[in-house]
Amino acid sequence: MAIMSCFEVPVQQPDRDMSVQEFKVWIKQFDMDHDKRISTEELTEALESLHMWFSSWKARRVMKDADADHTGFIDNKKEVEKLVKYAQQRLHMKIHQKS
Ligand SMILES: [Ca+2]
Repeated sequence: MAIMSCFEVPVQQPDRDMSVQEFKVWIKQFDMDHDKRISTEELTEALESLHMWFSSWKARRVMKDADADHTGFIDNKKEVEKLVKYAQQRLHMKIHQKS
């Protein structure tokens, strides 16, 4: 807590089904430096918050899959969509499509 005292927005735990929109809001909370893109470190934090094992290894796998233009960040709409798909299919997160 003390380390990130400048960032005291309570992190919402997705302990239930989420819509894609809710997932996007949730993942945005981990954009610690507010540069509007998700780095591997920030993704690791997100997975850790879900108590996932091997979160940094998983984060690198996710990044490899979702970072389509190889910038090292999830930084555009298409990549976020890929992240959603990966989370659903490989991380077994319950994210449902809702228009
Ligand atoms: Ca990218």
